[in-house]
Amino acid sequence: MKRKNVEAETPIEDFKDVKIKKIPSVAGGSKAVLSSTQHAWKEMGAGRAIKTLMKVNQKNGFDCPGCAWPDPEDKRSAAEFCENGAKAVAEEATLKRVTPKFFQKWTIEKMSQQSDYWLGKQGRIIHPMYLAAGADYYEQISWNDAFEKIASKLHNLENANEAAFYTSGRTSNEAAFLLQLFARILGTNNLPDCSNMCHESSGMGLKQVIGIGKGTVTLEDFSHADCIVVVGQNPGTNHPRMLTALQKAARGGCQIITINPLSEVGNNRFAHPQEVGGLAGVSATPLTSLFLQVKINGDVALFKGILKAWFALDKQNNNELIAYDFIEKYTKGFDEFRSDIDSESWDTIVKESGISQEKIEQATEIIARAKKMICCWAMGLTQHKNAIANIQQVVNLLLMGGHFGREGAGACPVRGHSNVQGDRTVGITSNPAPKFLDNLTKVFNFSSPQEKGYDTVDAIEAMHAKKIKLFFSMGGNFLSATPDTNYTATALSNCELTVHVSTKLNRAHLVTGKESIILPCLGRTEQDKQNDKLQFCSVENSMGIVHKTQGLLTPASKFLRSEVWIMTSLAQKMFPDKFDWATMNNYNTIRDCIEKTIPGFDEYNKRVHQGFYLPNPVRDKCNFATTSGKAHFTIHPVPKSSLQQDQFLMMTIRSHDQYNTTIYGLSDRYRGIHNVRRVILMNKKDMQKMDLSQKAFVNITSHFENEKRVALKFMVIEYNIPEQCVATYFPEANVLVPLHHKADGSNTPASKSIVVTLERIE
Ligand SMILES: Nc1nc2c(c(=O)[nH]1)N[C@H]1C(S)=C(S)[C@@H](COP(=O)(O)OP(=O)(O)OC[C@H]3O[C@@H](n4cnc5c(=O)[nH]c(N)nc54)[C@H](O)[C@@H]3O)O[C@H]1N2
Ligand SMILES: Nc1nc2c(c(=O)[nH]1)N[C@H]1C(S)=C(S)[C@@H](COP(=O)(O)OP(=O)(O)OC[C@H]3O[C@@H](n4cnc5c(=O)[nH]c(N)nc54)[C@H](O)[C@@H]3O)O[C@H]1N2
Ligand SMILES: [Mo]
Repeated sequence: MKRKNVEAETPIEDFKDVKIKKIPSVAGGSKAVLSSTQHAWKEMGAGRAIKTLMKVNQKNGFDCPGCAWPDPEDKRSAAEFCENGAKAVAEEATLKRVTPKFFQKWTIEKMSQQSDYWLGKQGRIIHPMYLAAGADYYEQISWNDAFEKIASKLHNLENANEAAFYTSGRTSNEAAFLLQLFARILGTNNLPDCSNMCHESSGMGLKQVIGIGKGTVTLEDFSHADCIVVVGQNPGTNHPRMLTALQKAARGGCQIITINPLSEVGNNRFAHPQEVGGLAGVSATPLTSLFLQVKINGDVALFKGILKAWFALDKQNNNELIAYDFIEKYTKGFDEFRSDIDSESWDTIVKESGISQEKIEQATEIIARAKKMICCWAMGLTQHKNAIANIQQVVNLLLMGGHFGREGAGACPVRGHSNVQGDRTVGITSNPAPKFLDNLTKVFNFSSPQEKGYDTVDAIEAMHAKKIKLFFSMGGNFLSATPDTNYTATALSNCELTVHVSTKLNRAHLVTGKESIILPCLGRTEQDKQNDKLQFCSVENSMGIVHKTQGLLTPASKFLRSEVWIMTSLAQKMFPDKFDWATMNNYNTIRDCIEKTIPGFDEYNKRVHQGFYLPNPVRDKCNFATTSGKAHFTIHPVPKSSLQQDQFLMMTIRSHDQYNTTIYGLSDRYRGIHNVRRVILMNKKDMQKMDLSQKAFVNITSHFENEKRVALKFMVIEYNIPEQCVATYFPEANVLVPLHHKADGSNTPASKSIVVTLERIE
């Protein structure tokens, strides 16, 4: 049962001092420096800020807790971080503290009435805390008592599948490996993770057609490409260091095509803050050479249009523009694919994509003539019902030009959380490969559970149905990041015990199971000492490089423990005879175990210091480990929009001042929106049709099958967005995302295609 009066949603804002300013024409520049410096100094103090930021992404430093974009292998600058990386560091290395006294002062109910922004701004949690059944306040608990409580609940489960273990992608390889091992020794594959809501569609989509669920490019490839397609991605905000790679490419003559319903500033022009001219904003580099303002979820139609135009262009050019030799040697399904593209009508393509045939042909001129093409994408492609089709269309495009297994070309799903890719590599998945389970069984001498576990959406359903009694979360914010906030709130409340290993306070600590425990852990920026010996961890970036990460700061409190220590201590309580867990507090031991279990980690402890690439047969050898041993062309129908006249398709996106559910500030500088988050971006014509003026208020209702969900009071902002498309920020809009509206095949919530209607309010 949900605790009475505990709010699952952030309160509605007061809409004071809302300012809509001109959208800046350039990303980066001095404003970016100013913004990062302000955040860092405010949270950390000047000296500590400088000392800390100089260690971000350095070989002897720590991996930025921001995004998963890789670091340059050779020349790293002294300041290898971006504005939003600095904010992520400041958020963690803040000097503010959430003490046991704080919890004595604030009831759960009172905390829940504060905003998500406020919760995060209270500082680092510094002591293990326990919320008893029916209690209003968290109370201090010792580490040992916390483990006793968790262990006793686990022992009392009727079967291991009544527990679920969630991972957010900031967790290191070492901690993630231990978490999945713990779950599997217990006897369950219930390992939902943030990736289920993120790039799961990319992993599944790619695996089916090219045999590996990861990208096939290196950072160096960006300097060799002559065409880069950036689709469904806002790197200016979410992967700012990618702009450096795009800038270098553009300066070298590479053409960049951007496909997005919004003209995002970061995709357009970039001034590198570390270049003299860039800092002054005078030497901004134009990035996008062609912008295709696609309708939300119009990408399959658009790709089919490009492919259709490509076949036509090839014919006019003596069959010289399609990589027939490559297709013959390495692929399967080309003829059927070709006839499907032939039979697609331009009317459908233009109608569903929202792009004219001329514009599509313009893009095709660039794409078909490219010798080396990279396609990059993120959540704009993965969070739709037809997400796997989106990703496989990207692959079709790459296969047509033979853009695999060669320098300067390939697929580049740009990962979100800084170690989300590594977590998956070391076994965080509800659907593990039999070979992996076999290896685990051999190395640790137990029998792994074989049946598939719950992913994120399934776990929410299972909790709702009271099939899960204990929910354990290694980082993240399961309440606010997941779809259908109110349904998920009930789901979490139906658990007997919810446990969160966390650095900062969030709403998932307030909407809890009957009992709740918070285990506060060290962050990336902090020194991790075990038995007086300094340890380090490792992570894998978006391009498959595994490398070391070691914090430098004195921990925020002496009561904090590492994620690894937390897992080994819990394992010691639960399974003392299975392994000599104490030996794992030398993290080399864990890496040795990973090396024995997972291919590609040879000499892990030796090579981790410099960093090493995991094997990637597609990139390295043009070897496609699919069912047929070839890359597959695939056929996908154009999804037909069935919006009624008064309906809109809504995407839920990130502002420039947030990291997922962590709200750094209330503004979205690159979109000109200041001091407000509860906004809905709308096309001018749609506003006129509904007689809505700038800053008018609306309630939003989402429609799915026969269900309706309502979110109250959003401010309308006129924006350059295609008609019948609207945008809101997550997590505020997650109440509108239906749990069962998800991607076919990958189960990823379709949080970028929500059908909504608007109702004007005064
Ligand atoms: N500062 C910061 N950095 C982050 C994060 C953060 O919150 N803050 N989050 C991290 C995580 S976990 C992730 S996964 C990534 C997310 O990185 P992104 O995927 O860039 O993040 P979103 O804001 O979800 O933006 C999606 C983009 O896709 C576009 N889009 C939406 N729907 C469609 C569509 O149907 N078609 C096309 N072509 N485009 C569409 C939107 O207009 C927007 O520009 O960033 C990571 N890095
Ligand atoms: N509507 C909508 N929903 C979305 C998305 C969307 O685009 N639209 N995007 C989805 C995506 S791509 C993702 S990845 C998910 C994100 O889902 P999550 O990963 O679950 O959410 P985060 O907001 O990144 O988690 C933030 C919390 O992590 C904890 N934390 C931070 N650092 C550490 C650490 O080092 N260790 C530990 N143990 N804890 C730490 C802090 O307590 C913080 O409050 O959200 C998804 N939800
Ligand atoms: Mo993500």
